[in-house]
Amino acid sequence: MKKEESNKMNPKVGIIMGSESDLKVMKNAAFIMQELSIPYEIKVVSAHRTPERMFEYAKSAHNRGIAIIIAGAGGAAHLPGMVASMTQLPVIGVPIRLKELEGLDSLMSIVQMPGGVPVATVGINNAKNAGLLAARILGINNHELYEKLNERRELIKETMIYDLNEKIE
Ligand code: RP5
Repeated sequence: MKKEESNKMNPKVGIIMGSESDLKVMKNAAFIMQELSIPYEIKVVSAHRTPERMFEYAKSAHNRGIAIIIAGAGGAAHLPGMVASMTQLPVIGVPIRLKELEGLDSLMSIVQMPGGVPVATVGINNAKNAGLLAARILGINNHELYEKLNERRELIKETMIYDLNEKIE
């Protein structure tokens, strides 16, 4: 079976977004899932345009075996918060940058949740970090994944140059 196929079996992470136009950002969360061999699904679920689908998604996710939801939305970005209000699963929100307000509207909409309904919010357009945060949460109970993440972090360290002398010669 191909790696891409096994990634989509019995998804553990649900990646959802308000519009297909968010995919250019949200695909970076999927790339992390692929890199770490975490089964995932990726779908359009809009709080405003398909509210029934959002309700159904949030209500059924846990029973379908989803452990973490990554939700991206832009503008009046209600999707992550609304989903978090209907499930006990951890929800990671990704504010998508639209051109009008440069993503600040999305960030504020997602990060300013009322007490009692948490959404872990990453930086504007930072779906990569949402993927890595989801992986870290899953890694708590998955030794192999934990070690993969450790190795990944070590690799990042190695790519960071220290001595800048040769750069200014
Ligand atoms: C939001 O509206 C979506 O998450 C998207 O970021 C934004 C614009 O959607 P489109 O008009 O491009 O479909 O709900």
